[in-house]
Amino acid sequence: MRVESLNRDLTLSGLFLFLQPPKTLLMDKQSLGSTIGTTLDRFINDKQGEFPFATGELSQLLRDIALAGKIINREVNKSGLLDIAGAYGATNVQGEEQQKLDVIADIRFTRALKNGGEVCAIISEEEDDLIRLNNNSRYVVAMDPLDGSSNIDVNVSIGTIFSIYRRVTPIGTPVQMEDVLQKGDNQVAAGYILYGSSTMLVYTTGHGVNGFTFEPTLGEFLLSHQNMKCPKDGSIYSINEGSYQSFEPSVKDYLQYCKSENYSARYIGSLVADFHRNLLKGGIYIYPSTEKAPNGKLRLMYECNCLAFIIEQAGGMATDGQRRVMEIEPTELHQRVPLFIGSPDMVNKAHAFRGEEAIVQKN
Ligand code: FDP
Repeated sequence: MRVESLNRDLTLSGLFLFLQPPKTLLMDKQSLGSTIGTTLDRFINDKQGEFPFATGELSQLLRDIALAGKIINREVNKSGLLDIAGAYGATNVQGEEQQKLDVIADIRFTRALKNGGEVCAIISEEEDDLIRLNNNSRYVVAMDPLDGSSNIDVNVSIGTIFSIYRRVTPIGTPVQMEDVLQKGDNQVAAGYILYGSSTMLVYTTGHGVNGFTFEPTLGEFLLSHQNMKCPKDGSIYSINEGSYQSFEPSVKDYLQYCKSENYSARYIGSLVADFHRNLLKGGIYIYPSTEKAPNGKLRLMYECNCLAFIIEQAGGMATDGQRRVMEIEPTELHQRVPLFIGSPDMVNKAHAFRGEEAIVQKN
């Protein structure tokens, strides 16, 4: 066992200060001082220096999001006990049935961002229109407060996804659509919170990707996955094959190729969970266009762009089958796009079946 990973395990269990490690596993002073186990707050503070002229507003915003994530985590964990599982009785702008926890998560996040004061507008999956907040603030947030709704009631992993943009019009003036409809390349930060077998927050500010595991007894996110990298190639493919008949021929051909290579099919049906697994292990997630949904199902502004920023920072790729997701100019808040995301060699292979040129990895 490497000292580094031992250090991480012990730190996360909160025991390493108290346990006497066996002689063979003694840690040197350098590894004891390692950043593994650093709290999210401290990490955010330390990283603020990477941004010249940083004012601390983005750091505060990231802390607000983490706080909202802790609150949602608490609600999700109680969901079998309280009457907060099941349908809310309304549909969102996409025509999808809202779950009670979807609505609770939306309210919690919106409140945290409003109280935090760093955000001038929010795009949320659960709200038809823009939520306008403080005109004197610099940042726009696009979020899916609780992704994977169909898994809420059955105790399967779900997630929160967020993207942060800097407004382009002057601070102090009313927010305009151009502040909000920015392409993914303009993101200043993006991340997700995965409510899984443990709760994790993963984010990037364009300087690599770091993951933090929630330690419930401390109430803190602790650095557990430093400088995450997506394997260049993989052998997991994730797609809802139930819709196979309505996929375009190139996607069908790629799936046949995956089977001929004995790849593993893994599909949780919660985008964040499927993405997170493939980020760690190597793989591809595809939500292609179908007959029913010619532009795919996933939303550009608060699903695809965010995960595209993270995967590129981790050395992976995200496309709509033709171009980098983050180059797509958005035209509407709830716009959908097909998504091919994951290990670069796998995404390029899927492209080859479309007759598309390989896209050069950004990082
Ligand atoms: P859900 O509708 O349950 O919220 O973004 C929506 C999403 O889930 C993704 O999390 C998930 O990957 C996908 O839709 C599942 O869609 P299918 O049921 O069509 O596979």
